[in-house]
Amino acid sequence: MERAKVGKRGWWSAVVMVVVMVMAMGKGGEAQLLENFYAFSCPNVEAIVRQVVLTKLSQTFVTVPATLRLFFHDCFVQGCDASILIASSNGDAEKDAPDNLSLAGDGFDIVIKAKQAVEALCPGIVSCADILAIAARDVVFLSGGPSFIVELGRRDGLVSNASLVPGNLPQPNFDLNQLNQLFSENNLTQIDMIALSGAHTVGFSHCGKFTNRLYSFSSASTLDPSLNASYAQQLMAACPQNVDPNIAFDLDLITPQTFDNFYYHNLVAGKGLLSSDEVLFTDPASQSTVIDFATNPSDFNAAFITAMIKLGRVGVKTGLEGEIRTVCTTFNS
Ligand code: HEM
Ligand SMILES: *[C@@H]1O[C@H](CO)[C@@H](O)[C@H](O)[C@H]1NC(C)=O
Ligand SMILES: *[C@@H]1O[C@H](CO)[C@@H](O)[C@H](O)[C@H]1NC(C)=O
Ligand SMILES: *[C@@H]1O[C@H](CO)[C@@H](O)[C@H](O)[C@H]1NC(C)=O
Ligand SMILES: CC(=O)N[C@H]1CO[C@H](CO)[C@@H](O)[C@@H]1O
Repeated sequence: MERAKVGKRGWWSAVVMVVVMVMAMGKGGEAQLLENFYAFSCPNVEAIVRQVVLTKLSQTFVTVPATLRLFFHDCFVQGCDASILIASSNGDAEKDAPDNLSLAGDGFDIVIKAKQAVEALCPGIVSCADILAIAARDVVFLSGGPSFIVELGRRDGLVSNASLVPGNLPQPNFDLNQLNQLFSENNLTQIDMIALSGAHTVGFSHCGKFTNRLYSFSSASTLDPSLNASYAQQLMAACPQNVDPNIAFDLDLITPQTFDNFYYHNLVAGKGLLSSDEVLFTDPASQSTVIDFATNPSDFNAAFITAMIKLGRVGVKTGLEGEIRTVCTTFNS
């Protein structure tokens, strides 16, 4: 009797999955993400992820920047498909690329733990890619940022390789054109790019990512002239030449643990930590957007929500593509 009941439930969830998949087919036949993708197959998934995020956040604030950056790096390399979570014994998976240096383990931990909790209730239904998207949405809201509805229905990728990372992630020395070029390859506009850079309202950067601005900027000036003078003094004190590579500095010195628009206040004051941050203000082609986001928090929040939803669509696998991983750090077979 008990076994028959379980069998019936399994059958119904399979039917529901197929119905949801058909509903998710766009006019062109390609599958799309849906806000209510798991409404029938795993209705509690968002509550489960939220609980795991809350528990982790009560232990360490690093949860917030770690999860946000993990989502960004996953999406920009082969799309939002959890390829970044794969662990390789050879050290050649996507997560092993040099650009992952500050991908704090806490982001990985959230997705792995949430997946375990979700599997216990809805085995084989929810992708790791969707759990990461939900967690990234949650950490923004739980640290003071806007709340929004996250689109779901991503499938997990079947490839993860460090060799696919170079060229796909923005570098801290990028100018506006280079930033725009890379973001537009991912269907993101300059405004999306400026809004997403607002994620640097939390977290750290290691000194090595910006000390060229202090000691070896150009032949004309060792100090980057766009740096606020008193801020430059602070940076030099925290990051002397030949500093320990583990030393890091707050990306937003004013409110480092709040998701707010102070990142843009800092840019206006010459206190953007990375060159790729400050350039958004110094380049006349993007300055007005920075001033708008610094002056009108609601404009920033709205633009950030739009851009996060678009980021979450980058290169997604849907329908029958990819797989639903059982364990986020390994492929099913
Ligand atoms: C616009 C181009 C971007 C560049 C050049 C860039 C570059 C960087 C660099 C160099 C760091 C410090 C890494 C380290 O020291 O190891 C960093 C940290 C971070 N980035 Fe970005 N990033 C960009 C966009 C984004 C976007 C779009 C997001 C998310 C939506 C994001 C989220 C973060 C977060 C949260 C941190 C702090 C990580 C931590 O403290 O663990 N970044 N970024
Ligand atoms: C990653 O890519 C490299 C170079 O293309 C290849 O030699 C290696 O086997 C790949 N690793 C995995 C785990 O696919
Ligand atoms: C540089 O920072 C100081 C100290 O926070 C501030 O008073 C000053 O207005 C800033 N300079 C500029 C040009 O914004
Ligand atoms: C960008 O959008 C086009 C049109 O919708 C789509 O075909 C393409 O796959 C998207 N690119 C990425 C990287 O998501
Ligand atoms: C979090 C994580 O996986 N970090 C790895 C990043 O890649 C380096 C090698 O380039 C590894 O040593 C880290 O463990």
